[in-house]
Amino acid sequence: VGCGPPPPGSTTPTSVPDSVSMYHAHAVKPNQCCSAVVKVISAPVATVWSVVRRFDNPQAYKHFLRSCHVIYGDGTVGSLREVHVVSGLPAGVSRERLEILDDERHVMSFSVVGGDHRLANYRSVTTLHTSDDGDGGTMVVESYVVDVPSGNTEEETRVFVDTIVGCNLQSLAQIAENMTK
Ligand code: A9S
Repeated sequence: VGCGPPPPGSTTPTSVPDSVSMYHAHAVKPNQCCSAVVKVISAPVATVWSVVRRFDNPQAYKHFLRSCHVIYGDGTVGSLREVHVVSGLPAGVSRERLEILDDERHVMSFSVVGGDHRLANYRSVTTLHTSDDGDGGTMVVESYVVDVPSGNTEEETRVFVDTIVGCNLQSLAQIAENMTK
């Protein structure tokens, strides 16, 4: 999943329905890179979704964020938020726009529209699916596209962002699993 149309002969996870895999098929421009991170969580989709859908509260599970203020809109598509990053990172704020919030299909997407960090034109799409191991868990797929910052390689950018997204999904899992106890 992610990074444009699948190459001929490739296989996608059977558990990602076609109706949402299209959300992960990003248009990738020259000097951009893209990737996807998948995480299985032992909590129902409804529980995980209740955390993911809160555009006004990303710091609930993204530990690199200290605070968030919605500066335009009411948490529906088109809303803008300003997130403040924890100290120690080479960034202060990021301004982000809600692009997709689909409560039926469990799709959320935001894009970075400003800030003082190096992830220009970042856009991610997060989708939730009932995991196919039959235990009522959730599979989260989070794909993204971003400009490769000057001075960095595509590979470095992908490793950096995959690490952050992986941390976020790990902490999302912890929170959602605790909510079901
Ligand atoms: O917030 C997300 O869902 C994903 C990422 C990759 C966010 C990255 C980040 O917020 C920092 C953690 C501060 C790192 C931004 C926008 C830029 C960074 O350099």
